[in-house]
Amino acid sequence: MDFNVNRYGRYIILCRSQGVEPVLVVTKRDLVSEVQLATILSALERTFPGVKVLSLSNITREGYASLMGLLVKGRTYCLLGSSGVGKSSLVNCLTGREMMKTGGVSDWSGKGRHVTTHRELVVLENGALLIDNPGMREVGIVDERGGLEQAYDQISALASDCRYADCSHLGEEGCAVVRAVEEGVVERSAYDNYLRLQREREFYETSVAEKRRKERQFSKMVKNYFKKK
Ligand SMILES: Nc1nc2c(ncn2[C@@H]2O[C@H](COP(=O)(O)OP(=O)(O)OP(=O)(O)O)[C@@H](O)[C@H]2O)c(=O)[nH]1
Ligand SMILES: [Mg+2]
Ligand SMILES: [Zn+2]
Repeated sequence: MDFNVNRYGRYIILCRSQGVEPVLVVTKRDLVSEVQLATILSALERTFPGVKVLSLSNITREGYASLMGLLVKGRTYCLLGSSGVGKSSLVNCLTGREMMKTGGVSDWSGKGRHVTTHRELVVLENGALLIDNPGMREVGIVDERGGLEQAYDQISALASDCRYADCSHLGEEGCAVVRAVEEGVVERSAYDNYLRLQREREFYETSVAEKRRKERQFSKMVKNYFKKK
């Protein structure tokens, strides 16, 4: 089972930085038990409150109805995710044609093989537009996190000008960002987005710390186990 909550977090940040509403889709649900699936879904719901979460299988087609229920005629939806998660398989199943070449997941790394190499737009029967993308490399996503700063570089520049190094930019006396918003130099909506992205980012960073802590705990447990033997 290849499941990583943090990875979803990065895609959410990416979507939000582009003003796109994210929907989290857990693929290959045929590979896990109902109990495992419920654990995964509730972890996502807990971690990303307010974000839509659904699961599906391209083999059994479970979950397709709920996905289709979200897709509206004339709107465009973009499939993002690591290589090998089943984006192109989903496109093929939804269109009922082999629109996209799909590929395996290599045994030795468990990673996809970057089968899709270019973007492709398809029109579904209900009139919704779906874009299949090449799977993203992990570094690509990390780069996007820097891109987030660029998108809000005006605010970031102001933020680094702030007189307090640890300013939250929420309303501190003399905060350069707050002043710019008050003076109308920075739009209120851009400021709101900036704050939301900041929060998500902090969230993401704490979940990385949490993961490290768990990994340490796990290796300690393994060590103790061998000591006892
Ligand atoms: N068990 C199972 N396997 C799936 C499912 N969906 C896709 N696969 C398999 O996963 C592999 C990768 O599927 P693709 O659809 O090519 O994945 P992709 O996300 O388009 O990958 P890239 O194009 O490399 O980004 C293929 O061998 C698929 O048959 C699913 O729901 N369940
Ligand atoms: Mg593909
Ligand atoms: Zn400030």
